[in-house]
Amino acid sequence: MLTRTDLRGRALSAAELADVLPRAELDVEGALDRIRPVLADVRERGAAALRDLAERFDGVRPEHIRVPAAALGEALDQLDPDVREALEAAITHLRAGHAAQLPREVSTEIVPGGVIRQRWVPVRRVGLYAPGGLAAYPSSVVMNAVAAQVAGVEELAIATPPQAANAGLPHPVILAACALLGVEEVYAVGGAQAVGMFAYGAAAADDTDRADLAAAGRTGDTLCDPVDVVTGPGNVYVAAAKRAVMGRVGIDAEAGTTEIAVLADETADPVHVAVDLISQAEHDPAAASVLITASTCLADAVDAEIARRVPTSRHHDRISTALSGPQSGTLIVDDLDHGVAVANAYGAEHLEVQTTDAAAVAERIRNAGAIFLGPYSPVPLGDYLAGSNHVLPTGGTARFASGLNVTAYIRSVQVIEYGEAALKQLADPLAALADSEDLPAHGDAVRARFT
Ligand code: HSO
Ligand code: ZN
Repeated sequence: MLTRTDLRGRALSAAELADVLPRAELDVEGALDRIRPVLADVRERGAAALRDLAERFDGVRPEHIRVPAAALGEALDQLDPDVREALEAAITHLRAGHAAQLPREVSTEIVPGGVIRQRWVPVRRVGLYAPGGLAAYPSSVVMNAVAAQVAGVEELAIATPPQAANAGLPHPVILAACALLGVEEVYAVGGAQAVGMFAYGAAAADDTDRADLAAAGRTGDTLCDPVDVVTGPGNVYVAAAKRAVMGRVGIDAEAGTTEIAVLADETADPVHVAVDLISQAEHDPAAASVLITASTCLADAVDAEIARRVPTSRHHDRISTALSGPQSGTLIVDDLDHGVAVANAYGAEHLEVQTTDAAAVAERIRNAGAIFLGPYSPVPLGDYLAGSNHVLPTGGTARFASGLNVTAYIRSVQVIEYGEAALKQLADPLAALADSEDLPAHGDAVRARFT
């Protein structure tokens, strides 16, 4: 089922590997032209534009742009109790995992009496986008929101598309997740227009908007205030909109199609390998599932297991398209060292290490969004309940990017405090540097204190 490529005796660079396993690229540039008028419209006409755009793109004209508190409460009441309990567990685990990430303030005495400090300050207000279509994942809402909440963000607003099937309200499970997270500011706004609303804010347009504002205890005519950072996954138009407003607001990395690579030796259980490869293929026909191994025996057993399982899986069409696509396959390597090199060249979003002494092997992995060790740490665990974040760099961007964590929502501020003697001691070298740049007023500013 998986196309097999024999890499034995070949050391491939990341670029060469891209020929073997092509990665889908989003045409974000191409989408920019389409979304610019949408952003301009939202900026000019606020909620009036949001209603028109919803009619055009979501097929429904929402009565409420700002979702009333009662609708959030109702969605939570109607949530399946098992799902509720599982979401609560996910939130608890994520809170613990992310609280441990918070960086500590550091203070360093550079010269006697001259101290610099690095403080960490959360951004004040964040807008989080949650898609509403096939990829309506409450788990992703939780991943983004908990990271922001633990970072100390004061205001968190969530936007998610209105649904015709839900009378213009968003996806009920997304609403329930918002309620569980304690997020009260939720908008029935989808796509690029949601990003525009977050970047520019949106004025209220009618009496419903004004009543919803009043019900939320807000005065004034601004339905949604602009935010400092926009995060969350979305389609190519959402990605393009984020790119267009970047600089005005901070954004997170662009999320591409899901990828899993499994680095396995002959000790790996072929069932574990097969079910994990299948699990991520379930997301999208363009998802990538890659097995890296020196054992053709394991590769045969994994193929057999895939062939046995896929036909009866719920999304077998999507899964077989993903597994047989050029982006997926088995790479036969010389040995484990070669496998590590190939895994590093690929830089998977998710890398499972299923080998003897997986921890030691994983230490040699430099490029991966997240690494899953051993037979009992499968990727789906990380997708939902491990406590780690499932928003991870795709498409080889793990080479330079990190998975979502609290630092997406905080900034460092340096604080400089030197005493008189400490500054005096540096006056001469400082003046020398200033003069060398022909900026003598810089040196004078220091010397003036001592003459
Ligand atoms: N594997 C996806 C996240 C996800 N899985 C959401 C299930 N729901 C990308 O890391
Ligand atoms: Zn997943």
